[in-house]
Amino acid sequence: MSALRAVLIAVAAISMGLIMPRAASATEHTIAITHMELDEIDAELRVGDVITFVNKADMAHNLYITYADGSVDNLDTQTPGMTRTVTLRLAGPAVIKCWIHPIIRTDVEILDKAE
Ligand SMILES: [Cu+2]
Repeated sequence: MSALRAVLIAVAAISMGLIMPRAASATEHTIAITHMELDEIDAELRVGDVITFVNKADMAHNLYITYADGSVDNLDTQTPGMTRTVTLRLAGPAVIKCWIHPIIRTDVEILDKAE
């Protein structure tokens, strides 16, 4: 077997090992926004999990999540009754806030994907 062929097989094996558990381990969470408060998030959050935010308030919100490296995912404006989803993409401490209402703030800890 050539060295190149051995490397290609190793890369393929590693890729499969990394990708398959991800698909199996993602969890979906649903969090409601009521008036100016987010539901408490007591579930374990992991990279790859999907959070659906449901706006049960009678006002618009615009949530965003700031990850440990400072990068931000903006969920955009959601009017009453509207849902928005985010797929968690980085492990570590993160903060969920609302652009419109800075009083809304939830600190979460995002764990690595389950092995
Ligand atoms: Cu808001």
